[in-house]
Amino acid sequence: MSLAIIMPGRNGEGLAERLKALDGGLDIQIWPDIERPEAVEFALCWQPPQGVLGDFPALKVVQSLGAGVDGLTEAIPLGVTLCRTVSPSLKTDMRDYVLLAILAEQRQWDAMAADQAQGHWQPRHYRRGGVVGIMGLGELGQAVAAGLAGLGFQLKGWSRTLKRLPAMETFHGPEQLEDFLADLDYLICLLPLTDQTRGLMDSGFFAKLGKPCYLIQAGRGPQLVEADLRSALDQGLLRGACLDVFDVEPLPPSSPLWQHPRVRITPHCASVTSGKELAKAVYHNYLAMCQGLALDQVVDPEQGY
Ligand code: NDP
Ligand code: OXD
Repeated sequence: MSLAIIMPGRNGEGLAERLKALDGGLDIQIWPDIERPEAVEFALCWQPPQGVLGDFPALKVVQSLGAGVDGLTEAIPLGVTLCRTVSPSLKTDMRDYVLLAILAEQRQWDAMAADQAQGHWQPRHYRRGGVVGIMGLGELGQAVAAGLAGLGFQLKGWSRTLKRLPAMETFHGPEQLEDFLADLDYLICLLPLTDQTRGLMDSGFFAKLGKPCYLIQAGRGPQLVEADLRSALDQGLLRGACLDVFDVEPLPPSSPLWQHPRVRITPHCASVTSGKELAKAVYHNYLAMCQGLALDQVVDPEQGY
């Protein structure tokens, strides 16, 4: 029984060491040096090369290194269970990223940094509170909502199915999207990438915003139509945007987003699971598989998240 680590360009050896520290008896193979594919029953993956999962006839479980499983759902052989990794720090880091982005916009942090670079003393007006709408009320969306609660924001949330959450007005499904968007000061996207969310934020979507709003996009790049985002900024439908994820990553040097004065860009690092937590989560699911117990964070193949 072997555990394969398939994450091209990432530190598979480091993760293998952490797993070995948890259980010295583990049989770990690191792609591309997989000498006994027939023994692989569990695979930890991040952007695996196309077709590689078909090489393991005994494969039972695939775990995504990340919380997102886009790109993996289509690669999973029939009968194999797909899980994802949602660690405690993934949630707290996302909460902090969103709060940082909101506060930086409210307090005009970038403008003051530019003033400082010019040696210019210029006190600036700032916003307080406001209506924050969170798209995606799963592990991350709820962690963000819990972090913002009590900080003077009015919270709204949108999900696929009905959710009742404390201190939040909730909406669900396409038919309630317009009401959700009607009065937001901040819009946070923490949706998974699925057929339903691909291209969701386009010009029609931005036209539904009831007032100029600040977008924080930390879901997945293809949910946002980048050209429509630029038009929404130009038309004043959006005050600005903080973007962590993009259609193409790394964002190409030719992208006009780099130079946009009202776009803050971060390189897909809003939240990251630490190596220690990842090893713990993988080992937990590996043991569960071996013992026939329930796995953590199983993905619904019907919904794709
Ligand atoms: P979850 O699966 O826990 O939650 C997903 C949420 O999105 C659920 O509330 C779900 O609704 C909602 N949703 C799904 N499809 C739709 C739809 N069509 N319309 C409306 N709502 C929908 O995911 P997580 O919170 O763990 O993660 C969310 C995403 O964040 C990941 O998939 C990944 O893409 C991204 N991510 C980004 C990171 C970064 O660093 N930028 C780090 C980690 C994750 P319902 O509750 O009804 O099922
Ligand atoms: C994730 C991510 O899905 O890093 O965990 O985006």
